[in-house]
Parts: sequence; C-alpha cells; structure tokens
Amino acid sequence: MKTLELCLSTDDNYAKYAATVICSALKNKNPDEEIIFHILYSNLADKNIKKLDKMGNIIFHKIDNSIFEPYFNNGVCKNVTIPTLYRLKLPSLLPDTKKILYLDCDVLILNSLSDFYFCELLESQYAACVPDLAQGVHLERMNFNINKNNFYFNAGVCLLDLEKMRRDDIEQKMFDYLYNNWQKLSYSDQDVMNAVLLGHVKKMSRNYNFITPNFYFVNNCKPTIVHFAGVKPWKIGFYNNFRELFWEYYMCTPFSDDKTQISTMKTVLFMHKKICQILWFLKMYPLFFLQNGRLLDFKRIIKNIEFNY
Ligand SMILES: [Mn+2]
Repeated sequence: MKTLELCLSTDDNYAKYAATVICSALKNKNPDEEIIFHILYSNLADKNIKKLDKMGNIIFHKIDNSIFEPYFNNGVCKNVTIPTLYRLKLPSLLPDTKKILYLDCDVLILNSLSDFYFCELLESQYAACVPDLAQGVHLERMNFNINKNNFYFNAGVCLLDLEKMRRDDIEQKMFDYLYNNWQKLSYSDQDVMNAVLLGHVKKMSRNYNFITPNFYFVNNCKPTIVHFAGVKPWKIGFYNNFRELFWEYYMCTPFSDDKTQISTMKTVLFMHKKICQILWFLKMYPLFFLQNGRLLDFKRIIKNIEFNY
C-alpha cells in the first residue's frame, strides 16, 4: 500500500469544491494507493466538517489566524488574504508530514497521482511544480535570471518536500521575503514561493497542472490534474468538457443535495453551450477560437464542433 498526503485549504464557501477535489482523487486513484487529505481552515461550519469527514481519510487542521498578525499589523500583506498564506506555513502546520501535495480547490484529479507524488527530487530540490502559462511575463516582472533551472511555477498544484524545507528553514525565508517585498508582489504567496525556491524546483509536465483555457474543446486529452485557474466551472463562461466533468464529480459529493448549487449547475451548463452556439452562428470565429492570446488548433476544434453540435 502506498500512502499519499494531499492538502487543501478551504472555508465554508469552498467546502463543496474541496469535496469535489477529494471525490475526483478517490475515484481515480489506484487500488494500492491510500490518500490522506489534510484540510486547513480557520472557520468551517460543523455541517461542512461532517460532510467532508465522511468522504474518506480526512484530517482537519484548524488554523489560528493570529499567527499571521505580525504581518498584518505593519501593513504588510494588505492585498493578501490570510488563507493564501497557509501554503507558506505548511512545513510547520504539518510537522509530521514528510511530503505534501498542495492543491487549490479549483482542480480535478483524473488519474493516479503516484507518478507525480513519488517523482524523484534532486538533493537541491524542495518542490516539484508546473510552469505557469504566462511564465515569460512573470519571469520578467520578478526580475529572475533566465536559465535552464529557473522557471516560474503556478502554485495551485505543488509537491513540497516538507522535511527538507524544515531542515533548511525555508518557511522563515519565505516570510522574510514576504515582509521585505510585499509592496512589489502581484501574486502574493505564489511570488514568494517562486522567489525563495528559484532554481530548486523540479519542472513537471503540464499534465500535472493542466490549466484550462476558458474555452477549449479537449475531447482527446486526459491530464492527471486539471486546474480551472481562470473562469471557475461554477461560473458562467465558455464551454469546455472539463467544466462539464466538474459537475459529474460534484454530484458524487455529500454536497450534491444543495439546491442552489444544482440550479447554478443547470444555468451554467446551459449558458456554456448557448454562448458557443451563438458565437458559431454569428460566425464570430476570432472570439470563438481566441484563447489566452493564442489561436488553438483550428482543424481539431472544427472536428470537435461537428462532433458536438
Ligand atoms: Mn486555482
């Protein structure tokens, strides 16, 4: 039996999305894998704790937000929300955990995570992550030297070697960096992690943090981790089949009886399709195909449209 430890941080609004991540991870794991979920929160209603708790092997960690006060009292972190800082404190928040896979609540797990979780890190590497889609912009903004070991990762999915981070006191380095640089950071904790870990991160394939463009037919692809970094699947936006898949997993969670969420689902799915049909009908192809500043594979999309409509 292999044990994988995953971590999510949530509040009452995101509990149902955390549940969707848990559900997708459990449905797609291999039988010889056991997953422990660490949930970080400062406030969570009892009913939400109960619902999450019955899903599997869940360990709840109530975080006392006052530990972050020194950073707020001095005006540091004024554009940062506290839960986002939990990620920087993982080495001390989870003192008994050697290695953790931290996940945002806007992801889906579609395959076994073992290849990622048990990937080999070099002695000098503290983490394994996937380059951000807008990496070039971030590298320039942060003034990072560009060489083969340096890249700017998206922190929505990161595998952290907590043991090594504790050994080298990386947590303190991250909070020092935050304290000294908060004015120039646009992506708060993600910038902090990138700056402090620069050159010490294993670069993983996009398969492990597949950031979905807002509109994209992706019928032939099944990444291990999908990340809805842009428009969330529970918000009206363009259609893509991962957004539809999100609701399938959502419906398998203990939150599937939430009537408001069900009506949101119906509206969102209906609108997804309608927006696409209307754009296609109006021959607004540029809008239809333009995604994150890039034109996608035209032929493949045409094929998929014919297939879909
Ligand atoms: Mn995210």
